[in-house]
Amino acid sequence: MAELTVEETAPAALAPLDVAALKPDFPVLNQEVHGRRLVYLDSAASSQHPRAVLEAMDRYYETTHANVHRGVYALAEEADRLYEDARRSVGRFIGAPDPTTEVIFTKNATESVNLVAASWGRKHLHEGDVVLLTEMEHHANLVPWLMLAEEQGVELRWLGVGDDYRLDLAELEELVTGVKLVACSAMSNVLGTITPFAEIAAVAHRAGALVLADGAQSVPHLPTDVQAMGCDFLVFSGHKMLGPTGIGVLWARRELLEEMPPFLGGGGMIRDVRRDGFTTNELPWKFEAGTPPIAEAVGLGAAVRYLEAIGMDRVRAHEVELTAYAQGALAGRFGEKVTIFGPEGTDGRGGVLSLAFGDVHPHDLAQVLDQSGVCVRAGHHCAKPLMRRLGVNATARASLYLYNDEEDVDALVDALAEADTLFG
Ligand code: 7TS
Repeated sequence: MAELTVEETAPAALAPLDVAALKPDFPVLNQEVHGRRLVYLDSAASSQHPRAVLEAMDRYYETTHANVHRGVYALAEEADRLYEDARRSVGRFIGAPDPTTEVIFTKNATESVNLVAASWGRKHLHEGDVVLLTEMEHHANLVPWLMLAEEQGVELRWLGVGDDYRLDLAELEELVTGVKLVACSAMSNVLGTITPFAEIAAVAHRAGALVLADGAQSVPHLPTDVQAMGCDFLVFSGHKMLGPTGIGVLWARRELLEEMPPFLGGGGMIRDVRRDGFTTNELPWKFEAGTPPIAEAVGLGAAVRYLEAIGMDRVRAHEVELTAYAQGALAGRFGEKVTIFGPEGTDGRGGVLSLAFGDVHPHDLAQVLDQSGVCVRAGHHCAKPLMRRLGVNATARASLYLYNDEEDVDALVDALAEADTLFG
């Protein structure tokens, strides 16, 4: 065997992403809007799909579609196999110890949180029990707990966000006393702040609390290992990680899922039904009532394999580099006129850039950027308590992903310069 050169032995994970080679995988990016190249900077809301995902779903519909978990004919058995293969792929992607039982397919991250709140929460949380949330949660990880607060008298506590846009961990030890669940975003969809999750989970577990990680923003952008994170529940959505809409994931430790009551009732989730009652199916099907999103699972499986082939550490490294480039470009061109709501630098932050631009209203800004083909989201980003903490009603948010490059950031900066001229 020939001796390997240094380059060949270097881990492929360290090779930079070749975005120019990867972009053609995403057909939607190859178009113009308002006569300008489409520059998609809204992946935190929903990401775009590589051909591999579109083709896997097309192939499924063209050759394999049948309902799952009931047919005994070859077509249905193949649909079953594809659906369960997707579960295994997703489980492997997040380091699940037992993917075949612990990965539950839901509609989205929102439904996954609702599942935990309605099933685990209704069983274990009673009058006066405490759930610790943070000021930077998305409504998906707030409203289900507010509902339990209303229905069952559960008390909510709040971990604050500091002036550095990071969670105020100094407060954690005190706040966590007597808490039953810490439900916390692993990455903020507004600030980009990455939560030191293992640290929070260790403090929570020492205090006897369980931990739910909202991974809607982290799982698409960071290598994920539920065991290293130390979480008990992890929720995320397929459509923010190159997969289709209509599918989300709940991962939870098997012992927890075993003793949790079902969430939705119907076909698929039962073992037996009599006039006077029912018994539940095994995991994971106990939590998958009705016909599940089969093609969407196939698409999500393909998305996960696409991301794995690239390597999540490379995705992260690319986004770190691009975020630094964007921070430099924005500050260099606009100075004090632009505020980025989020941690300085790239340590412990992802590629989410929530902006204030002079006194231009974020919605006006987003509309003007659209004229240049640049897609950003304006609004409260479903994080109203955080908006109040920041003292704003809305921000204009550009969010980066693996298919974005410096040219896209330059297009954003040029479009902002045009807005500057327009609004004076
Ligand atoms: N959690 C976080 C941190 C999110 O960013 C989102 C969606 C959700 C939960 C809910 O995900 P869903 O798929 O169930 O809707 N965030 C955003 C956003 O920032 N802009 O649009 C959706």
